[in-house]
Amino acid sequence: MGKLDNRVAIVTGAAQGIGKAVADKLAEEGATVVGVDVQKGTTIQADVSKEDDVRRMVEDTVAEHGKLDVLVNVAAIVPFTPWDDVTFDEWRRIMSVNLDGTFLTNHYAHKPMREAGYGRIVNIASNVVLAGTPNLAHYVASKGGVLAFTRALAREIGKYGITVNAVAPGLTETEGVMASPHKEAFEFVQMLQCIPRRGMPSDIAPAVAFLASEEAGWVTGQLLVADGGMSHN
Ligand code: 4PL
Repeated sequence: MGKLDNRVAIVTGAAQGIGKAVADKLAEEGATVVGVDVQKGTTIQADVSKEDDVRRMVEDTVAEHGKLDVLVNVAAIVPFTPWDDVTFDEWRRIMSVNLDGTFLTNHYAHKPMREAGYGRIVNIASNVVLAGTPNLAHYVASKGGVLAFTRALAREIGKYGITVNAVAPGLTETEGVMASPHKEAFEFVQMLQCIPRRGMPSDIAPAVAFLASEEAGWVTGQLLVADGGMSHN
């Protein structure tokens, strides 16, 4: 009945926020969901910036469930740092989780997909790649990398039956955002949206579920913006 019946999905960053909402939505659509997070409490504890962790994440999933149909790459750090205060150490930390994590998860997840001749990869970007939102320069750069990488990878693995797409949420009411100065931006952002209310994790999950489904097979290399109509690409 669900659009992900009999599918096995890995969702990174599944402990909270958008990752948790995506994991719940894919499960509701019938998928067997392997939640992954650097925090404890998900199926697999792994740091997406560490190659050994990501290799083990995919190997354990295939060993347990026999295949991997879907990867949703949500794990990321969302900083709030004015440009003058961005140190090289912080730049590297954001790049290592957000962009290295995208490479590593896409790299290892695509192997069993390629063998099976079927796969759906969804990378979470952000509408900051369209707006150049301030106080996030390193994050903006990392998400720009996620988007560009998504387009490039889609070109190379379409022939194996694997689609690769990106979803761009806008400011979303997550635990991470609410614990940061970004929470002060909701009023401003709502003035720019077509739909004047706060974005919620449950607003993002259906867009991800569509791209993760079999019926989305003719859509690849795309950016699906889910931000209440704040931006257009
Ligand atoms: C519009 O992805 O898309 C703040 C923090 N404002 O992380 C984001 C907007 C943030 C965003 C984001």
